[in-house]
Amino acid sequence: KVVAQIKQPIQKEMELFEKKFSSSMISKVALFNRITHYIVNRKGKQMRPMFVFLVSKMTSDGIVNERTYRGASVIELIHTATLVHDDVVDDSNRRRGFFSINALWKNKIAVLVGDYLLSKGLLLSIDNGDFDLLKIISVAVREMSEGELLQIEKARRLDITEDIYYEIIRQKTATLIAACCAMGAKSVNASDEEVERMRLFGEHIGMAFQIKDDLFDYGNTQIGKPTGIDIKEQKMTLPLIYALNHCTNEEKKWAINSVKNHNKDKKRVKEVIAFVKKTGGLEYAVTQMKTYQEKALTLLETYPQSTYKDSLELMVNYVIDRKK
Ligand code: 2DE
Ligand code: MG
Ligand code: MG
Ligand code: MG
Ligand code: MG
Repeated sequence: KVVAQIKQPIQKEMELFEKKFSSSMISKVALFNRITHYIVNRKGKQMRPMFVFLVSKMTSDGIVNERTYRGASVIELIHTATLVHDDVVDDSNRRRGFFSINALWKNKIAVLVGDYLLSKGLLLSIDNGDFDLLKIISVAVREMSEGELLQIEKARRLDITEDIYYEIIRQKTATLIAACCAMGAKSVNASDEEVERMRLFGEHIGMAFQIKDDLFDYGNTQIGKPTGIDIKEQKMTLPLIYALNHCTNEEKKWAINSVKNHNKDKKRVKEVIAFVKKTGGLEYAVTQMKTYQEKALTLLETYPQSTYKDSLELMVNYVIDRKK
């Protein structure tokens, strides 16, 4: 499998990381431990720590150090916190095919678990007085919170332009992947210029990653993820935004009215999906996603061939080709 292939040159690091990460979540409150245990057992692909280690190694001829590990743990802690909070904000009862924390323990507890994980991440980042790490992660948290709010503000009015869409996904998703790549380089004392190049590399991948996630709402998933959820939540994503700007006035009126007043009617949501497909919204989103893919790959060009660079290239392509 391609993920195993990507992990190959950082296998040792990922194993040690998992140990450090699990122990970084321990609390004296039994309820927290029960919940974090639940989270750790349902972990995702751990793409973010993989980016930290691969970038660190590519920019330093194979070196990682304590700072790299700490950076990876901090980012994964913050990422976990954001997912727990995101499911509260989105009122979502599923995460990675399992019940979300809010579905099992209710919002009150989910909010506190997210806060707790956030504080653990911030504390860990200054464990060794690493203010670079604290800065990188604090900026990401600010951007993500702002992005989520901007998304809510725009969803209410359905007046989102393509540029605002890019701003939302840059803030809510791309900044954290950018932080991973910046931190990977920073941890091995790369120059400011190189840290910035890697930050931008991560940002491009993050943009492609979220466009892909938004395309999943229109089908094409291997595991049969539910479709039309974003439309039901009036979340305007790129395929729909494009379609609304490339159709007749009557179609536009009908589509906006359908998004506003579907009352969770499955047939109506399906009609919106069909309209987006017919108008070329999916093809357009795929084209834009590939533009970000190309931009990311271009930033790797100046590096000499290495197993780390190979893995990063595979990862960029995996973000685009993945089926879940
Ligand atoms: C996922 O978006 C984006 C998540 C960012 C969440 C950030 C929050 C603010 P989606 P999916 C809640 C920061 C909070 C902290 C640091 C505790 O489109 O489909 O909802 O995965 O993604 O639900
Ligand atoms: Mg969500
Ligand atoms: Mg959300
Ligand atoms: Mg989504
Ligand atoms: Mg997602």
